[in-house]
Amino acid sequence: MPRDPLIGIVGKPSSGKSTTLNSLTDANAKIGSFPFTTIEPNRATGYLKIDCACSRYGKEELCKPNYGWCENGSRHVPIDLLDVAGLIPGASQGLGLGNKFLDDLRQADALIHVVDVSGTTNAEGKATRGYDPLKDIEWLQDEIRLWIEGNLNKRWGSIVRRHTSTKSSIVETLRAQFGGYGANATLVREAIDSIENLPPLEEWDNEWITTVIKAFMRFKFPTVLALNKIDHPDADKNVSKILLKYPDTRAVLTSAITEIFLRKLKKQNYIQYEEGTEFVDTLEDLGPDCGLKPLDEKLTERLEDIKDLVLYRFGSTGVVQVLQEAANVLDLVPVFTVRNINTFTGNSGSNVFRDCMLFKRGTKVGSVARSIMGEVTIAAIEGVSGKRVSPDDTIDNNKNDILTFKVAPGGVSSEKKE
Ligand SMILES: Nc1nc2c(ncn2[C@@H]2O[C@H](COP(=O)(O)OP(=O)(O)O)[C@@H](O)[C@H]2O)c(=O)[nH]1
Ligand SMILES: [Mg+2]
Repeated sequence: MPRDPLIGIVGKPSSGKSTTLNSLTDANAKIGSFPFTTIEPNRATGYLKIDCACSRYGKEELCKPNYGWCENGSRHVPIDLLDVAGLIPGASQGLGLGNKFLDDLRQADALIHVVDVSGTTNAEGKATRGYDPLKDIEWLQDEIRLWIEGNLNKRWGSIVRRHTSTKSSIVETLRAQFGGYGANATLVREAIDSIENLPPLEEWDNEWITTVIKAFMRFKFPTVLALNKIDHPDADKNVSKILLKYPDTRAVLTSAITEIFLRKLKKQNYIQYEEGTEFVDTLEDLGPDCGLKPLDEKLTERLEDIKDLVLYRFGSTGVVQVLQEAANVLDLVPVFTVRNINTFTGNSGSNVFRDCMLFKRGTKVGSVARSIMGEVTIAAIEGVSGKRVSPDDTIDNNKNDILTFKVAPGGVSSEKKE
């Protein structure tokens, strides 16, 4: 994953993709927008909630991120999101915006599948009652698989001939085929290694091809389910059905619309609310000096409903957790780079931990340095207390995750990335 991680939000029409995306993006985004290399209409910056390094050193008061924000040691780090619309049954055959959708998907490193568990929308997203959302989980995976399978089957004859004549390994041949999906050799190898008793490629029948593609999908598109609309009365029974059928799946219960509402009330200064928690405070809770505006009867009632139906029952609206789960699936670790390793400050001022980026756990320190500093010659890498860190050392949570890079004299290059 040399570029920034990208999380695709998928699901049938009206499942709540845009609502989920909006609930994760708008927030306090006014504090530092995130620079994109390319801006596309369906892309947005979400904010991943992590434990900030500032709280390890009691420096919460001085923490002022360049991008995102930090509140009492909870930091919200920018992460790219992609709204992948237009997937309906038959998309792999080109129905709906099928092919456009599937092409968008190639760039994603993980998926959040938004499932409408209220059962009030059918497979095409049209209003109904009592629809079984289990079906959505199945057909969506099937459409992605059929799309990849279709692309592969079209060329299978020539793929096998070439594989045999060039005496390639399975990984080499599949790497060439799956490269278009942004898969590298390591990912292809991991997928292949996860299959037991795989025969030589020239012996694969349709069943083996399906098995291989399913394995590839598990690694290329690891998926978190957002079981959305839990505020709806029919949601409970559908949620249990899904969890019973897929006990090993990563699923988070969400009410995206509730998160939107709470963030709006917060922005309008009606409530105090920490995103991702169950804590909502009003003027009535905090007293006349808190600076909040009074709620009218209607808003008070709506807020009480939200507490009863969502916050107290499920512990939160779930959207913050869904993004955290997607980051877990990708094994992302926040790395804090500072200018001064003793004070954790940047170039000037007393603010600490201004820069934080997400990298895959186990990434080498040297590779973190290169992706942040560009092609400059780095003389030394230091961690906390100025301890030297080897470029071959790896990063993890709380390990080599606070770093400073000492550039060799005269080693400053114009390619240095800020
Ligand atoms: N009850 C409820 N409705 C929701 C929730 N999230 C989205 N919706 C509604 O579902 C409809 C479709 O949402 P939208 O985000 O446009 O779906 P998309 O087509 O997947 O992007 C809208 O009317 C939303 O207000 C939720 O958490 N609870
Ligand atoms: Mg939408």
